[in-house]
Amino acid sequence: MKGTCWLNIQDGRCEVNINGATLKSECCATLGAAWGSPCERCEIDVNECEVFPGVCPNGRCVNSAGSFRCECPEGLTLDGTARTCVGKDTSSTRILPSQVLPPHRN
Ligand SMILES: [Ca+2]
Repeated sequence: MKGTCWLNIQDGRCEVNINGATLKSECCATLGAAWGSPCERCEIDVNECEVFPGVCPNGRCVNSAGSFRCECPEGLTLDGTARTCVGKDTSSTRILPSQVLPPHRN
């Protein structure tokens, strides 16, 4: 379905439509801030988990609107990048069996 593509949203209203009907996906991926009549705000989300299958090494990727996050299985925790699951800091404690890292994979 094609509809109006809007350049701006001002005070919750869509302003300045671009000549010609476009698909929502085309409008929102390019110039549009909103699309359709009545207009709906463009919410562009990329499913990073599908685009980057290896984005969360050792963890599970969870897509969210405009972002994504990595969740770690029991016994692992996110490192400073918030992307990679690693064993909890064991430098000052004894390593328990449940905290041993799985074999490293690349
Ligand atoms: Ca996303």
